[in-house]
Amino acid sequence: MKKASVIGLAAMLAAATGYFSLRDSYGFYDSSASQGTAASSPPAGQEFRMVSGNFFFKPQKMTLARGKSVKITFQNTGIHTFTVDELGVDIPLRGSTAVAEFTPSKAGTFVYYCKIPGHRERGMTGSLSVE
Ligand SMILES: [Cu+2]
Repeated sequence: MKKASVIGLAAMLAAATGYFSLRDSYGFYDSSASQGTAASSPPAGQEFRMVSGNFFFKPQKMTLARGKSVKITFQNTGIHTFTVDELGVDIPLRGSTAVAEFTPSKAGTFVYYCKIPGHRERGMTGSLSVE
């Protein structure tokens, strides 16, 4: 028991030493670290891509985990919204790229839609499951 924890500590120290020597041998450590942060969102996060246009969302079905932050990047054409009433999500989609970030607060099956008049009726809607 005691021996195991000493070995564990030694392994941790070795890892930490390796970490710091790597850091010292690369003068650009700090800039690469910030790039790493930008490229990978929080470990718990969920990232998706969607296409929004006149008059559709692709995909039309999505499953998310409750309580985990979500980032959806839209490849967008036209002026739209990504709206989920039950989750309090109402994000404008403008320009060729738009990003929606939110955390689904409750489980269930919800509708996402575009609230620009007439768009939902013409097909800008989909089904979102939160589990
Ligand atoms: Cu729309």
